[in-house]
Amino acid sequence: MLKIKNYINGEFLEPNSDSYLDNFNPSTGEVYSKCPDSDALDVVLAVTSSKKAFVKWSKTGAQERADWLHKIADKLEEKFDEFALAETTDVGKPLWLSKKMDITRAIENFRFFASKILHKEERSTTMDDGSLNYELRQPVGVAALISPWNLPLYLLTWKIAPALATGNTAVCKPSEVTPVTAFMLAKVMDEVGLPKGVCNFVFGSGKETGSALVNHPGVDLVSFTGGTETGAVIATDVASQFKKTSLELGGKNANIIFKDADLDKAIETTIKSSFLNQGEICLCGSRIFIQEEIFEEFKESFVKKVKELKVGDPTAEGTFCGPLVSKGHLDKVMSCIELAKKDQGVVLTGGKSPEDLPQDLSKGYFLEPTIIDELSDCSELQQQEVFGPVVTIRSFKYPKEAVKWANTTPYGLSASIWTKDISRAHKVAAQLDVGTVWVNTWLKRDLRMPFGGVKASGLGREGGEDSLKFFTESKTVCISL
Ligand code: TXE
Repeated sequence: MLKIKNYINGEFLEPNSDSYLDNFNPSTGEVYSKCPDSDALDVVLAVTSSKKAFVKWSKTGAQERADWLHKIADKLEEKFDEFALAETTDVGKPLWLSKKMDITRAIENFRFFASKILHKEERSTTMDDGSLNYELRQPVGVAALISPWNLPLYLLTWKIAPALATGNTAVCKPSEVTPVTAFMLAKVMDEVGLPKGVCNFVFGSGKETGSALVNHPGVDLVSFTGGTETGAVIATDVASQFKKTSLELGGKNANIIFKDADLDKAIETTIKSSFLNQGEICLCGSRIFIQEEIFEEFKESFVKKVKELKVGDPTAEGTFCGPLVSKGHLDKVMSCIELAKKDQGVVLTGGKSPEDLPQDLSKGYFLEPTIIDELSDCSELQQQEVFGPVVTIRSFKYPKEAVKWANTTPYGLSASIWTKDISRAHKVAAQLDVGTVWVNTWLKRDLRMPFGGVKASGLGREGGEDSLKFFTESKTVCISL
Protein backbone atom coordinates (compact mmCIF):
# COMPACT_ATOMS: atom_id res chain seq x y z
CA MET A 1 0.00 0.00 0.00
CA LEU A 2 1.56 3.33 -1.08
CA LYS A 3 2.02 5.58 1.95
CA ILE A 4 2.48 9.20 0.94
CA LYS A 5 4.70 11.45 3.05
CA ASN A 6 5.05 15.18 3.38
CA TYR A 7 8.12 16.69 1.75
CA ILE A 8 9.46 19.41 4.03
CA ASN A 9 12.92 20.97 4.04
CA GLY A 10 14.23 18.29 1.71
CA GLU A 11 12.99 15.40 3.86
CA PHE A 12 10.10 12.96 3.51
CA LEU A 13 8.25 13.07 6.82
CA GLU A 14 5.30 11.32 8.45
CA PRO A 15 2.57 13.77 9.51
CA ASN A 16 2.87 15.05 13.06
CA SER A 17 -0.48 13.48 13.98
CA ASP A 18 0.59 10.16 12.40
CA SER A 19 -2.92 9.98 11.00
CA TYR A 20 -3.72 9.25 7.36
CA LEU A 21 -6.64 9.64 4.97
CA ASP A 22 -7.71 6.72 2.76
CA ASN A 23 -7.09 7.34 -0.93
CA PHE A 24 -9.44 5.37 -3.20
CA ASN A 25 -8.94 4.02 -6.70
CA PRO A 26 -12.15 5.33 -8.36
CA SER A 27 -12.18 2.48 -10.89
CA THR A 28 -12.46 -0.21 -8.20
CA GLY A 29 -13.73 1.68 -5.15
CA GLU A 30 -10.84 0.24 -3.14
CA VAL A 31 -8.35 2.03 -0.88
CA TYR A 32 -5.02 1.87 -2.64
CA SER A 33 -2.90 4.47 -0.87
CA LYS A 34 -2.73 6.57 2.27
CA CYS A 35 -2.49 10.37 2.32
CA PRO A 36 -1.09 12.24 5.35
CA ASP A 37 -3.78 14.05 7.34
CA SER A 38 -1.40 16.85 8.23
CA ASP A 39 -2.10 19.39 10.94
CA ALA A 40 -1.03 22.95 11.77
CA LEU A 41 2.35 21.79 13.10
CA ASP A 42 3.25 20.21 9.74
CA VAL A 43 2.25 23.48 8.09
CA VAL A 44 4.45 25.49 10.48
CA LEU A 45 7.43 23.26 9.64
CA ALA A 46 6.82 23.70 5.90
CA VAL A 47 6.32 27.47 6.02
CA THR A 48 9.39 27.91 8.25
CA SER A 49 11.49 25.87 5.83
CA SER A 50 10.11 27.85 2.89
CA LYS A 51 10.84 31.19 4.57
CA LYS A 52 14.41 30.14 5.32
CA ALA A 53 15.01 28.96 1.77
CA PHE A 54 13.55 32.19 0.37
CA VAL A 55 16.56 34.23 1.57
CA LYS A 56 18.91 32.46 -0.87
CA TRP A 57 16.47 31.37 -3.58
CA SER A 58 15.11 34.90 -4.09
CA LYS A 59 18.66 36.06 -4.83
CA THR A 60 19.45 33.38 -7.40
CA GLY A 61 19.60 34.54 -11.01
CA ALA A 62 16.83 33.91 -13.49
CA GLN A 63 19.04 31.60 -15.53
CA GLU A 64 19.80 29.43 -12.48
CA ARG A 65 16.11 29.16 -11.61
CA ALA A 66 15.31 28.37 -15.24
CA ASP A 67 17.91 25.59 -15.20
CA TRP A 68 16.24 24.02 -12.13
CA LEU A 69 12.84 24.08 -13.85
CA HIS A 70 14.35 22.37 -16.91
CA LYS A 71 15.92 19.69 -14.68
CA ILE A 72 12.47 18.95 -13.19
CA ALA A 73 10.90 18.87 -16.67
CA ASP A 74 13.65 16.52 -17.89
CA LYS A 75 12.85 14.07 -15.08
CA LEU A 76 9.09 14.29 -15.72
CA GLU A 77 9.80 13.39 -19.36
CA GLU A 78 11.94 10.47 -18.23
CA LYS A 79 9.11 9.21 -15.96
CA PHE A 80 6.30 10.23 -18.34
CA ASP A 81 4.50 6.86 -18.49
CA GLU A 82 4.78 6.34 -14.71
CA PHE A 83 3.22 9.74 -14.05
CA ALA A 84 0.48 9.19 -16.65
CA LEU A 85 -0.57 5.84 -15.18
CA ALA A 86 -0.48 7.28 -11.65
CA GLU A 87 -2.72 10.20 -12.67
CA THR A 88 -5.16 7.85 -14.42
CA THR A 89 -5.31 5.55 -11.38
CA ASP A 90 -5.82 8.44 -8.96
CA VAL A 91 -8.37 10.51 -10.91
CA GLY A 92 -10.03 7.91 -13.14
CA LYS A 93 -9.28 9.80 -16.35
CA PRO A 94 -8.43 7.76 -19.47
CA LEU A 95 -4.72 6.98 -19.84
CA TRP A 96 -4.56 8.59 -23.29
CA LEU A 97 -5.86 11.83 -21.70
CA SER A 98 -3.30 11.73 -18.88
CA LYS A 99 -0.61 11.43 -21.55
CA LYS A 100 -2.06 13.92 -24.07
CA MET A 101 -3.07 16.60 -21.57
CA ASP A 102 -2.11 16.28 -17.91
CA ILE A 103 1.51 15.16 -17.92
CA THR A 104 2.32 16.86 -21.21
CA ARG A 105 1.01 20.20 -19.93
CA ALA A 106 2.79 19.76 -16.59
CA ILE A 107 6.09 19.47 -18.45
CA GLU A 108 5.16 22.45 -20.66
CA ASN A 109 4.40 24.52 -17.57
CA PHE A 110 7.98 24.10 -16.35
CA ARG A 111 9.49 24.64 -19.81
CA PHE A 112 7.35 27.70 -20.56
CA PHE A 113 8.17 29.57 -17.35
CA ALA A 114 11.83 28.54 -17.50
CA SER A 115 11.92 30.46 -20.77
CA LYS A 116 9.49 33.27 -19.86
CA ILE A 117 11.50 34.29 -16.79
CA LEU A 118 14.52 35.02 -18.98
CA HIS A 119 12.47 37.70 -20.77
CA LYS A 120 11.03 39.48 -17.72
CA GLU A 121 10.81 43.20 -18.46
CA GLU A 122 10.47 46.14 -16.10
CA ARG A 123 9.36 49.66 -17.01
CA SER A 124 11.32 52.93 -16.70
CA THR A 125 10.59 56.57 -17.46
CA THR A 126 12.54 59.82 -17.50
CA MET A 127 10.98 63.10 -16.34
CA ASP A 128 11.42 66.61 -17.71
CA ASP A 129 13.93 67.45 -14.97
CA GLY A 130 15.92 64.37 -15.99
CA SER A 131 14.85 62.26 -13.04
CA LEU A 132 14.77 58.54 -13.75
CA ASN A 133 12.00 56.22 -12.63
CA TYR A 134 12.36 52.49 -12.91
CA GLU A 135 10.28 49.54 -11.76
CA LEU A 136 11.64 46.57 -9.83
CA ARG A 137 9.56 43.40 -9.91
CA GLN A 138 10.71 41.34 -6.93
CA PRO A 139 9.54 37.95 -5.60
CA VAL A 140 6.70 38.14 -3.08
CA GLY A 141 7.95 35.53 -0.59
CA VAL A 142 6.35 32.24 0.57
CA ALA A 143 3.61 31.13 -1.84
CA ALA A 144 0.80 28.82 -0.70
CA LEU A 145 -0.23 26.80 -3.78
CA ILE A 146 -3.52 24.96 -3.36
CA SER A 147 -4.82 22.72 -6.14
CA PRO A 148 -7.94 20.62 -6.98
CA TRP A 149 -8.44 16.95 -7.86
CA ASN A 150 -9.51 17.13 -11.50
CA LEU A 151 -6.21 17.96 -13.23
CA PRO A 152 -3.89 17.40 -10.26
CA LEU A 153 -0.37 17.65 -11.70
CA TYR A 154 -1.32 20.03 -14.52
CA LEU A 155 -2.89 22.64 -12.23
CA LEU A 156 -0.35 22.31 -9.41
CA THR A 157 2.62 22.78 -11.77
CA TRP A 158 0.74 25.71 -13.37
CA LYS A 159 1.37 27.39 -10.03
CA ILE A 160 4.74 25.92 -8.98
CA ALA A 161 6.55 26.82 -12.23
CA PRO A 162 5.92 30.61 -12.21
CA ALA A 163 6.18 30.80 -8.41
CA LEU A 164 9.70 29.33 -8.41
CA ALA A 165 10.72 30.98 -11.69
CA THR A 166 10.11 34.42 -10.18
CA GLY A 167 12.15 33.64 -7.06
CA ASN A 168 9.43 32.73 -4.57
CA THR A 169 9.52 29.60 -2.47
CA ALA A 170 6.42 27.43 -2.12
CA VAL A 171 4.31 25.28 0.15
CA CYS A 172 2.02 23.08 -1.96
CA LYS A 173 -1.24 21.64 -0.66
CA PRO A 174 -2.55 19.25 -3.31
CA SER A 175 -6.07 17.84 -3.13
CA GLU A 176 -6.37 15.01 -0.61
CA VAL A 177 -8.60 13.26 -3.18
CA THR A 178 -5.75 12.89 -5.71
CA PRO A 179 -2.38 13.30 -3.96
CA VAL A 180 -0.22 10.73 -5.77
CA THR A 181 1.40 12.65 -8.65
CA ALA A 182 2.19 15.56 -6.34
CA PHE A 183 4.07 13.08 -4.11
CA MET A 184 5.87 11.76 -7.19
CA LEU A 185 6.77 15.36 -8.16
CA ALA A 186 8.26 15.89 -4.69
CA LYS A 187 10.42 12.82 -5.29
CA VAL A 188 11.54 14.24 -8.65
CA MET A 189 12.51 17.54 -7.00
CA ASP A 190 14.44 15.61 -4.35
CA GLU A 191 16.12 13.52 -7.04
CA VAL A 192 17.31 16.53 -9.05
CA GLY A 193 18.59 18.12 -5.84
CA LEU A 194 16.38 21.23 -5.80
CA PRO A 195 17.68 23.22 -2.82
CA LYS A 196 15.80 22.14 0.31
CA GLY A 197 12.87 24.27 1.39
CA VAL A 198 12.36 25.83 -2.06
CA CYS A 199 9.30 23.66 -2.71
CA ASN A 200 7.55 21.89 0.15
CA PHE A 201 4.52 19.59 -0.02
CA VAL A 202 2.04 19.22 2.85
CA PHE A 203 -0.77 16.74 2.26
CA GLY A 204 -4.09 16.77 4.06
CA SER A 205 -7.67 17.97 4.18
CA GLY A 206 -8.68 21.42 3.06
CA LYS A 207 -10.42 22.30 6.27
CA GLU A 208 -7.41 21.53 8.47
CA THR A 209 -4.21 21.54 6.41
CA GLY A 210 -5.34 23.94 3.70
CA SER A 211 -6.89 26.37 6.13
CA ALA A 212 -3.82 26.33 8.43
CA LEU A 213 -1.64 27.11 5.42
CA VAL A 214 -3.76 29.98 4.10
CA ASN A 215 -3.91 31.53 7.57
CA HIS A 216 -0.23 31.08 8.49
CA PRO A 217 1.28 34.56 9.00
CA GLY A 218 4.44 33.45 7.19
CA VAL A 219 2.53 32.90 3.93
CA ASP A 220 2.77 35.96 1.68
CA LEU A 221 0.75 34.85 -1.33
CA VAL A 222 -2.08 32.38 -2.04
CA SER A 223 -2.79 30.83 -5.43
CA PHE A 224 -5.94 28.70 -5.24
CA THR A 225 -7.79 26.57 -7.78
CA GLY A 226 -10.94 24.82 -6.72
CA GLY A 227 -14.60 25.26 -5.97
CA THR A 228 -16.31 28.60 -5.64
CA GLU A 229 -17.50 27.87 -2.13
CA THR A 230 -13.96 27.10 -0.97
CA GLY A 231 -12.72 30.16 -2.83
CA ALA A 232 -15.10 32.30 -0.80
CA VAL A 233 -13.81 30.81 2.46
CA ILE A 234 -10.20 31.47 1.46
CA ALA A 235 -10.99 35.00 0.26
CA THR A 236 -12.54 35.70 3.67
CA ASP A 237 -9.55 34.20 5.48
CA VAL A 238 -6.96 36.26 3.61
CA ALA A 239 -8.92 39.51 3.30
CA SER A 240 -7.82 40.87 6.69
CA GLN A 241 -4.26 39.61 6.12
CA PHE A 242 -3.90 41.47 2.79
CA LYS A 243 -2.17 38.52 1.14
CA LYS A 244 -1.77 38.59 -2.63
CA THR A 245 -4.40 36.10 -3.82
CA SER A 246 -5.51 34.50 -7.08
CA LEU A 247 -8.70 32.40 -7.16
CA GLU A 248 -9.58 30.13 -10.10
CA LEU A 249 -12.99 28.74 -9.29
CA GLY A 250 -15.95 26.94 -10.78
CA GLY A 251 -17.73 27.37 -14.09
CA LYS A 252 -21.12 26.84 -15.74
CA ASN A 253 -20.02 27.47 -19.28
CA ALA A 254 -22.15 28.09 -22.39
CA ASN A 255 -21.55 26.41 -25.73
CA ILE A 256 -23.43 28.45 -28.38
CA ILE A 257 -23.98 26.79 -31.78
CA PHE A 258 -25.34 29.04 -34.54
CA LYS A 259 -27.23 27.72 -37.58
CA ASP A 260 -24.27 28.47 -39.90
CA ALA A 261 -21.79 26.44 -37.80
CA ASP A 262 -19.75 23.63 -39.32
CA LEU A 263 -22.05 21.09 -37.67
CA ASP A 264 -19.79 18.05 -37.92
CA LYS A 265 -16.88 19.92 -36.35
CA ALA A 266 -19.13 21.51 -33.75
CA ILE A 267 -20.53 18.13 -32.69
CA GLU A 268 -17.13 16.44 -32.66
CA THR A 269 -15.70 19.16 -30.40
CA THR A 270 -18.88 19.45 -28.31
CA ILE A 271 -18.51 15.79 -27.35
CA LYS A 272 -15.10 16.70 -25.86
CA SER A 273 -16.21 19.99 -24.30
CA SER A 274 -19.13 18.13 -22.70
CA PHE A 275 -17.54 14.91 -21.45
CA LEU A 276 -13.72 15.08 -21.54
CA ASN A 277 -12.26 14.01 -18.16
CA GLN A 278 -15.75 12.79 -17.27
CA GLY A 279 -16.93 16.43 -17.48
CA GLU A 280 -14.67 17.19 -14.50
CA ILE A 281 -13.04 20.25 -16.06
CA CYS A 282 -14.16 23.70 -14.92
CA LEU A 283 -13.99 24.78 -18.59
CA CYS A 284 -16.47 22.16 -19.85
CA GLY A 285 -19.38 23.58 -21.82
CA SER A 286 -22.21 22.13 -19.75
CA ARG A 287 -24.97 24.36 -21.19
CA ILE A 288 -25.41 23.88 -24.93
CA PHE A 289 -27.49 26.46 -26.82
CA ILE A 290 -28.36 25.54 -30.44
CA GLN A 291 -30.06 27.88 -32.90
CA GLU A 292 -33.56 26.54 -33.57
CA GLU A 293 -33.06 25.96 -37.31
CA ILE A 294 -30.53 23.18 -36.61
CA PHE A 295 -31.71 22.06 -33.18
CA GLU A 296 -33.31 18.75 -34.19
CA GLU A 297 -30.46 17.81 -36.56
CA PHE A 298 -27.90 18.62 -33.84
CA LYS A 299 -29.81 16.77 -31.13
CA GLU A 300 -30.21 13.58 -33.17
CA SER A 301 -26.55 13.42 -34.22
CA PHE A 302 -25.16 14.47 -30.80
CA VAL A 303 -27.22 11.89 -28.87
CA LYS A 304 -26.31 9.13 -31.33
CA LYS A 305 -22.56 9.82 -31.07
CA VAL A 306 -22.64 10.17 -27.26
CA LYS A 307 -24.35 6.78 -26.94
CA GLU A 308 -21.34 5.29 -28.77
CA LEU A 309 -18.79 6.65 -26.26
CA LYS A 310 -16.98 3.91 -24.33
CA VAL A 311 -17.29 4.15 -20.56
CA GLY A 312 -15.12 1.85 -18.46
CA ASP A 313 -11.56 0.93 -17.54
CA PRO A 314 -9.57 4.18 -17.92
CA THR A 315 -6.43 2.23 -18.84
CA ALA A 316 -8.15 0.41 -21.72
CA GLU A 317 -7.78 1.49 -25.37
CA GLY A 318 -10.73 3.50 -26.65
CA THR A 319 -12.19 4.44 -23.27
CA PHE A 320 -13.61 7.96 -23.44
CA CYS A 321 -14.94 8.22 -19.89
CA GLY A 322 -13.49 6.55 -16.82
CA PRO A 323 -15.08 6.72 -13.36
CA LEU A 324 -15.85 9.93 -11.49
CA VAL A 325 -13.24 10.82 -8.91
CA SER A 326 -15.04 9.70 -5.77
CA LYS A 327 -18.20 8.06 -4.46
CA GLY A 328 -19.23 11.37 -2.91
CA HIS A 329 -18.81 13.18 -6.20
CA LEU A 330 -20.76 10.49 -8.11
CA ASP A 331 -23.60 10.80 -5.58
CA LYS A 332 -23.55 14.61 -5.99
CA VAL A 333 -23.75 14.37 -9.79
CA MET A 334 -26.53 11.75 -9.61
CA SER A 335 -28.49 14.07 -7.30
CA CYS A 336 -28.17 16.83 -9.93
CA ILE A 337 -29.68 14.48 -12.53
CA GLU A 338 -32.56 13.66 -10.15
CA LEU A 339 -33.11 17.41 -9.65
CA ALA A 340 -33.23 17.90 -13.42
CA LYS A 341 -35.87 15.17 -13.80
CA LYS A 342 -37.94 16.91 -11.14
CA ASP A 343 -37.64 20.17 -13.13
CA GLN A 344 -39.15 18.73 -16.33
CA GLY A 345 -35.75 17.64 -17.66
CA VAL A 346 -35.83 14.76 -20.15
CA VAL A 347 -32.77 12.47 -20.04
CA LEU A 348 -32.04 11.70 -23.70
CA THR A 349 -29.12 9.40 -22.89
CA GLY A 350 -27.11 8.38 -19.81
CA GLY A 351 -28.18 9.25 -16.28
CA LYS A 352 -27.09 5.87 -14.93
CA SER A 353 -24.10 3.60 -14.40
CA PRO A 354 -23.14 1.39 -17.35
CA GLU A 355 -24.58 -2.14 -17.14
CA ASP A 356 -21.75 -3.94 -18.92
CA LEU A 357 -18.89 -3.25 -16.50
CA PRO A 358 -16.56 -6.20 -15.78
CA GLN A 359 -16.67 -7.63 -12.24
CA ASP A 360 -13.44 -5.92 -11.08
CA LEU A 361 -14.92 -2.51 -11.89
CA SER A 362 -18.35 -3.20 -10.42
CA LYS A 363 -17.59 -1.03 -7.39
CA GLY A 364 -16.18 1.86 -9.46
CA TYR A 365 -17.79 5.31 -9.63
CA PHE A 366 -18.94 5.13 -13.27
CA LEU A 367 -21.65 7.23 -14.91
CA GLU A 368 -22.73 7.25 -18.55
CA PRO A 369 -22.42 10.62 -20.37
CA THR A 370 -25.78 12.33 -19.85
CA ILE A 371 -27.72 14.74 -22.08
CA ILE A 372 -30.76 16.51 -20.65
CA ASP A 373 -33.34 18.35 -22.78
CA GLU A 374 -36.35 20.52 -21.91
CA LEU A 375 -35.02 21.49 -18.47
CA SER A 376 -37.14 24.26 -17.00
CA ASP A 377 -35.51 27.67 -17.41
CA CYS A 378 -35.93 28.34 -13.72
CA SER A 379 -34.38 25.05 -12.59
CA GLU A 380 -31.53 25.52 -10.12
CA LEU A 381 -29.55 23.17 -12.34
CA GLN A 382 -29.40 25.90 -15.01
CA GLN A 383 -27.21 27.81 -12.56
CA GLN A 384 -25.47 25.14 -10.47
CA GLU A 385 -22.11 23.65 -11.47
CA VAL A 386 -22.42 19.85 -11.81
CA PHE A 387 -18.77 19.15 -12.63
CA GLY A 388 -19.61 15.76 -14.14
CA PRO A 389 -20.59 14.17 -17.50
CA VAL A 390 -23.92 16.00 -17.65
CA VAL A 391 -25.00 18.66 -20.18
CA THR A 392 -28.26 20.40 -20.93
CA ILE A 393 -29.40 21.38 -24.44
CA ARG A 394 -31.72 24.24 -25.36
CA SER A 395 -32.72 25.99 -28.60
CA PHE A 396 -32.62 29.75 -29.19
CA LYS A 397 -33.94 32.00 -31.96
CA TYR A 398 -31.80 35.14 -32.02
CA PRO A 399 -28.15 35.77 -31.04
CA LYS A 400 -29.16 38.22 -28.31
CA GLU A 401 -31.28 35.46 -26.71
CA ALA A 402 -28.26 33.13 -26.64
CA VAL A 403 -26.11 35.86 -25.07
CA LYS A 404 -28.77 36.51 -22.43
CA TRP A 405 -28.98 32.83 -21.50
CA ALA A 406 -25.21 32.40 -21.55
CA ASN A 407 -24.77 35.30 -19.12
CA THR A 408 -27.62 34.18 -16.85
CA THR A 409 -25.44 32.34 -14.36
CA PRO A 410 -23.44 33.37 -11.27
CA TYR A 411 -20.32 32.02 -13.00
CA GLY A 412 -18.15 33.64 -15.67
CA LEU A 413 -15.27 31.34 -16.61
CA SER A 414 -15.47 30.51 -20.35
CA ALA A 415 -17.72 30.04 -23.37
CA SER A 416 -17.60 28.56 -26.89
CA ILE A 417 -19.16 30.02 -30.03
CA TRP A 418 -19.68 28.04 -33.27
CA THR A 419 -20.31 30.16 -36.37
CA LYS A 420 -18.72 30.90 -39.74
CA ASP A 421 -19.75 34.57 -39.44
CA ILE A 422 -16.62 36.07 -37.89
CA SER A 423 -18.23 39.45 -37.38
CA ARG A 424 -20.94 37.75 -35.30
CA ALA A 425 -18.27 35.82 -33.41
CA HIS A 426 -16.45 39.03 -32.45
CA LYS A 427 -19.70 40.75 -31.41
CA VAL A 428 -20.99 37.81 -29.32
CA ALA A 429 -17.57 37.22 -27.71
CA ALA A 430 -17.48 40.84 -26.58
CA GLN A 431 -20.90 40.48 -24.94
CA LEU A 432 -20.18 37.34 -22.90
CA ASP A 433 -19.32 37.90 -19.22
CA VAL A 434 -16.49 35.38 -19.05
CA GLY A 435 -12.69 35.21 -18.84
CA THR A 436 -12.11 33.12 -21.99
CA VAL A 437 -14.09 32.70 -25.26
CA TRP A 438 -13.31 30.02 -27.85
CA VAL A 439 -14.58 30.45 -31.42
CA ASN A 440 -14.91 27.23 -33.46
CA THR A 441 -12.69 25.39 -31.00
CA TRP A 442 -12.41 24.52 -27.29
CA LEU A 443 -9.71 24.25 -24.61
CA LYS A 444 -7.03 25.60 -26.91
CA ARG A 445 -4.59 27.24 -24.47
CA ASP A 446 -1.72 29.58 -25.29
CA LEU A 447 0.31 29.86 -22.08
CA ARG A 448 1.24 33.43 -23.05
CA MET A 449 -2.37 34.53 -22.61
CA PRO A 450 -4.11 35.39 -19.31
CA PHE A 451 -6.47 32.81 -17.79
CA GLY A 452 -9.11 33.25 -15.12
CA GLY A 453 -12.76 34.00 -14.50
CA VAL A 454 -15.16 36.73 -13.48
CA LYS A 455 -18.11 36.74 -11.07
CA ALA A 456 -18.26 33.43 -9.10
CA SER A 457 -15.49 31.96 -11.30
CA GLY A 458 -12.77 33.78 -9.50
CA LEU A 459 -10.45 36.68 -9.02
CA GLY A 460 -7.27 37.56 -10.91
CA ARG A 461 -5.48 36.16 -13.93
CA GLU A 462 -2.53 33.81 -14.28
CA GLY A 463 -0.69 32.85 -17.44
CA GLY A 464 2.19 34.45 -19.33
CA GLU A 465 2.95 37.99 -18.22
CA ASP A 466 0.05 37.85 -15.77
CA SER A 467 1.77 35.06 -13.86
CA LEU A 468 5.02 37.02 -13.66
CA LYS A 469 3.04 40.01 -12.40
CA PHE A 470 1.06 37.95 -9.89
CA PHE A 471 4.10 36.22 -8.43
CA THR A 472 6.13 39.45 -8.06
CA GLU A 473 5.68 42.76 -6.25
CA SER A 474 6.20 45.98 -8.21
CA LYS A 475 8.42 48.71 -6.71
CA THR A 476 8.98 52.09 -8.31
CA VAL A 477 12.38 53.71 -7.75
CA CYS A 478 12.73 57.39 -8.60
CA ILE A 479 16.22 58.88 -8.88
CA SER A 480 16.75 62.59 -9.04
CA LEU A 481 19.79 63.09 -11.35
O1 TXE B 1 -12.35 21.78 -5.04
P1 TXE B 1 -12.25 22.16 -3.51
P2 TXE B 1 -12.21 20.33 -5.61
C1 TXE B 1 -13.24 23.73 -9.42
C2 TXE B 1 -14.36 22.97 -10.06
C3 TXE B 1 -15.01 22.32 -8.88
C4 TXE B 1 -13.91 22.14 -7.89
C5 TXE B 1 -13.54 20.70 -7.79
O2 TXE B 1 -15.20 23.83 -10.76
O3 TXE B 1 -15.97 23.20 -8.34
O4 TXE B 1 -12.80 22.90 -8.33
O5 TXE B 1 -12.28 20.58 -7.18
C6 TXE B 1 -8.43 22.68 -0.62
N1 TXE B 1 -8.69 26.38 2.96
N2 TXE B 1 -12.17 23.89 -10.37
O6 TXE B 1 -13.40 19.56 -5.14
O7 TXE B 1 -13.04 21.29 -2.61
C7 TXE B 1 -8.72 21.23 -0.94
O8 TXE B 1 -8.08 20.37 0.00
C8 TXE B 1 -7.69 26.02 2.13
C9 TXE B 1 -12.02 25.18 -11.01
O9 TXE B 1 -10.85 19.80 -5.29
O10 TXE B 1 -12.52 23.59 -3.50
C10 TXE B 1 -8.12 21.11 -2.33
O11 TXE B 1 -6.72 20.95 -2.27
N3 TXE B 1 -7.76 25.00 1.24
C11 TXE B 1 -10.67 25.33 -11.63
C12 TXE B 1 -8.44 22.46 -2.95
O12 TXE B 1 -8.69 23.34 -1.85
C13 TXE B 1 -8.92 24.32 1.16
C14 TXE B 1 -10.21 24.11 -12.36
C15 TXE B 1 -9.67 22.45 -3.85
O13 TXE B 1 -10.71 21.86 -3.11
C16 TXE B 1 -10.04 24.64 1.99
C17 TXE B 1 -10.41 22.92 -11.60
C18 TXE B 1 -9.89 25.71 2.92
N4 TXE B 1 -10.87 26.06 3.73
C19 TXE B 1 -11.40 22.81 -10.65
N5 TXE B 1 -11.05 23.76 1.67
C20 TXE B 1 -10.46 26.54 -12.54
N6 TXE B 1 -11.29 27.54 -12.51
O14 TXE B 1 -9.46 26.55 -13.25
C21 TXE B 1 -10.59 22.96 0.68
N7 TXE B 1 -9.31 23.27 0.39
